[in-house]
Amino acid sequence: MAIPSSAPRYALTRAVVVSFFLLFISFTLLSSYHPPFKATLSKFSPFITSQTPHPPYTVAIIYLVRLSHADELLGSLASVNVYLPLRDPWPIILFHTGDFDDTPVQDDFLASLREKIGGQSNRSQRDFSDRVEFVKLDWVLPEGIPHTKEELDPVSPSSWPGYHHMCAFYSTKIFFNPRLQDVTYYLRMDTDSLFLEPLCYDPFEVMHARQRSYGYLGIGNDAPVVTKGLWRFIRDYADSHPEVESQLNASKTWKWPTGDVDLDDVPVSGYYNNFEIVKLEEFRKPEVKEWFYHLVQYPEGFYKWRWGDAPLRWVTTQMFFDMDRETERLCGIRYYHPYNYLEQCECVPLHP
Ligand SMILES: Nc1nc2c(ncn2[C@@H]2O[C@H](COP(=O)(O)OP(=O)(O)O)[C@@H](O)[C@H]2O)c(=O)[nH]1
Ligand SMILES: [Mg+2]
Repeated sequence: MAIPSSAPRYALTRAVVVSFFLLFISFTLLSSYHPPFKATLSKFSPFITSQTPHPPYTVAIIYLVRLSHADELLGSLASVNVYLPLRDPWPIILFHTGDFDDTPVQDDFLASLREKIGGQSNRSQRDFSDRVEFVKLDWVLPEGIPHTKEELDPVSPSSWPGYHHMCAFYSTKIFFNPRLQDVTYYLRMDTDSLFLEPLCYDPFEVMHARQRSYGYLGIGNDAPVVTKGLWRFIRDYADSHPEVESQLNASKTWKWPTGDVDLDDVPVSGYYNNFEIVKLEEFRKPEVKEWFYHLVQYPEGFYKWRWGDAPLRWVTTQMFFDMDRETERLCGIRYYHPYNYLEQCECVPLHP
């Protein structure tokens, strides 16, 4: 058996000692320079969202959904993910009325969502599908009206009562939903709402910076067939609430019907509120609540005459907000929803 010479053995020992010494020095240097290294990293890595301070508001993106329209919803959510430049990965709340209640149904939907949009949320390390929550609503017909279509004889009988419940939900109840209790702003989208191009600002930062209560894209009007009795209802409310009447009369954009007209033939304006940003607390003020209470005390409004949430949102903001200071037409949002005719306006970044 050959005996190994002592020269290689000595070289080996020296190499181990030198390596160990170098390792020790590197470790010491690294430790002593740790703070500036960390600071440099966070300064030049804006994508590290855990280092970004939280804004002084909270947000939820909300939808009212039906399983039968799941494909449409997937398309809309994908457009939110790709085109909405939000500084934080806010929750996405899917309000439903029971059809999304079972866990396998929810899991299937989330799997389809992951398949549709792929990995992580846009600009966030959190998976988009992890931001989705399902919240069940219990819709019951109110007291004081017949509960059958035959007896009630509603306008738009083919969509009764679902669509009519939807109008009542978005006109009054949404502001008091327990899930939204601690939310500052919600963004509503319909399942048939789509963003078409990237936006050049975070709309919630705009709402916050400009202290707005209501953000919208455009204004149209509902057909008079679904606003029967609404003008008279508003007139009566203004007559019994002088502060509401003076607010309406002071608004540059409010127009009472004039001349010898049948009020039921005069359209009521309405926001295209299939997209809207709402500062919730502004719609929970006592005087606004009183108006909502008055509306729900007359259930025929929603359930027989099919008064819509679009004109009612317009009427509510006109009654209680300074339209110049508290509402914001959000420009530069390239958006599609059936039957909305939006005039485009330029996208101006908040921080050019
Ligand atoms: N759960 C549920 N959602 C509904 C019902 N009717 C409408 N919606 C939802 O309410 C929103 C507005 O309805 P949509 O049909 O788009 O109304 P439109 O924009 O006025 O034509 C959409 O997100 C729908 O999914 C309903 O009967 N049940
Ligand atoms: Mg719609």
